[in-house]
Amino acid sequence: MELENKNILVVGLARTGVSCARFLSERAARVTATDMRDESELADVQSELDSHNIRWVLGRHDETDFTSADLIVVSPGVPQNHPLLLKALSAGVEIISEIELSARFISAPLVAITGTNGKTTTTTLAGEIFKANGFTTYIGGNIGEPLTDLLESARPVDIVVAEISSFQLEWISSFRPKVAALLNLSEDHLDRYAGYQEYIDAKLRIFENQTGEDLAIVNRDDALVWKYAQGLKARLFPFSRKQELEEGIFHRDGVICYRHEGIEVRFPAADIKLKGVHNMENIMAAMACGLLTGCRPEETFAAARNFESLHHRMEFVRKVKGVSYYEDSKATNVGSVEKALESFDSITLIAGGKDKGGSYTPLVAPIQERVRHLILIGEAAERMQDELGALTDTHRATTLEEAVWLSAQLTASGGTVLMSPACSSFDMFRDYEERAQRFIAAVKAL
Ligand code: UMA
Ligand code: ADP
Repeated sequence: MELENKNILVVGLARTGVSCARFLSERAARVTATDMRDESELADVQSELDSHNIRWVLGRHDETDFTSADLIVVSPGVPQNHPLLLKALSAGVEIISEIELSARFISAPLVAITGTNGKTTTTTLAGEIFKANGFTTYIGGNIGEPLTDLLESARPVDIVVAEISSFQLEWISSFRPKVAALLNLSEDHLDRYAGYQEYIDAKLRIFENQTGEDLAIVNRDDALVWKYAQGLKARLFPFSRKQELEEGIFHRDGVICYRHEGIEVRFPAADIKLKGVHNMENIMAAMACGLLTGCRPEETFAAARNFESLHHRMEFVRKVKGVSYYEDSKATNVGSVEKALESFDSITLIAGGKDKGGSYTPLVAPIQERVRHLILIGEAAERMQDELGALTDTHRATTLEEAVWLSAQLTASGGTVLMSPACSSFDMFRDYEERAQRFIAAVKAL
């Protein structure tokens, strides 16, 4: 792809846009960088890119920059239906996302992981597996390290493991991973998409350019994933924790069994540190990424067995008076909470936050089965109370600290207090990390 002297517009100047602007200007493109945030908010960005030849359009977007560009590179946070992007499209301008741009320059095989939940855990573990097998590995994407950072560094790597979001897939055209994994599908980001189907369609684009020489790792137990897997061109490699597979990786009677082209390898699962039913799925998907791409079974399993939970994903905080407290602040949608509830009994659930527009009804059965007390916080509390409040003993709290204090009063010894919000955090906190820290502090104060 020729970049020299091309007139390229970079839209959005947070992590993705900064990385793209730097890379493109280093490759002698004529870069215009635009963001709705103004100079005062972007002073750091401008000084970071001071030595680069970039034209800045800050505090606004100019239509002519969009309609006259040779190419537009758009950040994931910019909605696909932005009016100026639509105008650029009608003017015949090519629009791509940062993963599309990067993939055009990456020569190492690409392992791409998506799904509503488990992306970060699976991507991190898959990266560890490749490293344990001696591969020089770049781990990036939605996890927080744009793939263009790798291009800039010009570091030779053997493999790229990328966490991929639906937003990043919106503007791809040739992005083609050697191995693509779809972990699960459930409602999310309905504040951005017109409906659930639009979100699903964006996710499925991860497979769009694969051929019969590529691999698609898919969740056999997720009815939606399995349904869409039937139409894929790539070779299917399913994973399951519910059924035995002729070709695939599955968990049964305490053993993870990998079967590929007539070869079977068995791994005893008892010593695996990562807990929770969903993590068994993440482990199998990550192991499949490695084993199908030349990793050795022994090193692969050793990396999986020793991998510990990432922070804020069903993390144990402390036991007080026989009650265990778990913090799952990263559970920002219903699908992740469903899995968290499957992992415990006698639960006091603290949930709520900023509503993302989906339905809470998938939580009805697990709440009826396992939740003794429900404590609701945040903007979503009212709607959650309407949809779930009659199912169990339900309370409201105005702060997270009050919710923790109340949970301690309500929960009998032997029970579990779980903060798994099913919502994003932006109504009451800076982000999910601040929500996690506030929960941990409140539990420590008990
Ligand atoms: N902006 C405009 N005009 C607009 C809209 C936004 O100029 O109309 C500007 C904003 O002012 C801001 C920038 O565009 O400066 C937005 O950038 P961004 O939100 O894309 O932020 P990045 O730091 O580049 O982060 C993105 C991903 N963010 C989103 O998808 C929202 C990060 O994922 C990702 O780690 C990073 O690229 C590197 O690849 C975060 C995320 O929340 C973690 N992802 C979602 C999720 O996991 O649920 C998908
Ligand atoms: P993502 O990057 O997709 O947000 P994370 O690994 O960060 O995924 O986990 C986010 C939330 O989803 C956490 O609450 C975690 O416990 C839960 N989770 C992790 N893996 C899965 C899975 N396979 N299915 C459902 N929930 C999961």
